[in-house]
Amino acid sequence: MNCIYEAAKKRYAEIGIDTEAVLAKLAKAEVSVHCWQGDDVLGYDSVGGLSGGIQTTGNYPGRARTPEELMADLDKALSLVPGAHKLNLHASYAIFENGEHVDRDAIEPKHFAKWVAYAKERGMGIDFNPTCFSHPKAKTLTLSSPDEEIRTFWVNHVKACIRISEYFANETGKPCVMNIWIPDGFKDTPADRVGPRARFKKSLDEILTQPYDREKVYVTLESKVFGIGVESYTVGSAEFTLGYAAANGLVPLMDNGHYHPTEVVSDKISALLVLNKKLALHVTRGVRWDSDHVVRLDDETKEIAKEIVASGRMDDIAMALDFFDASINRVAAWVVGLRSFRKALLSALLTPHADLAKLQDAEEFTKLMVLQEELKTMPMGAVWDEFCAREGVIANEGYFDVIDAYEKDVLLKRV
Ligand code: RNT
Ligand code: ZN
Repeated sequence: MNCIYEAAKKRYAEIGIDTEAVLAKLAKAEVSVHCWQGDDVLGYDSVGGLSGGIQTTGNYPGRARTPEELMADLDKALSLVPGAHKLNLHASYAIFENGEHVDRDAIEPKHFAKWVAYAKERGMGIDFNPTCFSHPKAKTLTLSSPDEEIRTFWVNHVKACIRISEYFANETGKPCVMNIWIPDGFKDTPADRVGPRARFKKSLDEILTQPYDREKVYVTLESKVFGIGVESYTVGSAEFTLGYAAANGLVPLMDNGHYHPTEVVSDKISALLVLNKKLALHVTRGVRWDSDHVVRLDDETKEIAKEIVASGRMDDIAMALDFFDASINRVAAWVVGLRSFRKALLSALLTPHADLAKLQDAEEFTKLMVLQEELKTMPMGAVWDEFCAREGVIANEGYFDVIDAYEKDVLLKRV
């Protein structure tokens, strides 16, 4: 018996928290792991660079150059992270074999069979994303393009992705969250703001003529305020995506890097939850802009987790991570981000939300502040260590040595 954990358990019991129930819940909560941290969002279906107003920075050695390398790196990362996961894939991670190659409007389930086998062996569900960037037909606008050939190409791509998403759900037995994000926008003041949005709406309407089982595939729409090179206008703004999702029974997706810097997603979660059956999140860390830094255990990450847990609707929220740091060891980036978010969830689960809410309703704001501050130094670390031990994962900074060895043995040999 771990006496440090036993002491922490007693202390939490004093504020009405059952740490055993917390540990059980924490283990089951699924976090979707974005495959694109491992290869700088490049994918394997083309040779061009990353486009679409997003950017990785850094040139750390060891990028996964093939799907096999990516799978090996993911395995290494996941061996160091406690808790349940889903695999989050982009369409650009299609695996072509025997010299075959098809364009994005013609991809099929078979191009993802290896990923399905990978996920099934590890008991993971799969989430999916159409890739409407890093492609010759994504030079400017995609689903909002005035060029009918281009617009139709991307409509067909997203329809193909819906079919692949349903295949993922059928194969894994778990629903697939399929997120539509487009990079469309303008660097400078547009002459016509309506046209692109009207065409985006038309494209989405056409995409939704693709029949699919809404119990198996959750189509989400991600908004964005600006991107690199699209600073003045994005077609898929918050108003557009929220309105379209509400009108068409889709799920809104919020990425906390996609708002003006003083806006916080932690405050938006409750607003969307009371108005929607489901909600999806991309948890990231925007530093000054939508920079997609590795998620850390900072105040906003904790507040997002708090809102997820306090809502009592954790099961209605699809939690995915979305960052891509190429300036540090990429396996470590995954591990730090996943562990940090899981710690934020733990912190939220160790909070007596109902009691605090009662204080708010009774307008006992002084006592509320005192308790909120004292909660910050409760012995969460001991519960985290116990969680890692039960999950068979290194609890402390010792995992760095494992990553360091992997870097020397595997990553640095990729030249
Ligand atoms: C871009 C969006 C989008 C991407 C991934 C790769 O700003 O956040 O979710 O990061 O699809
Ligand atoms: Zn995102």
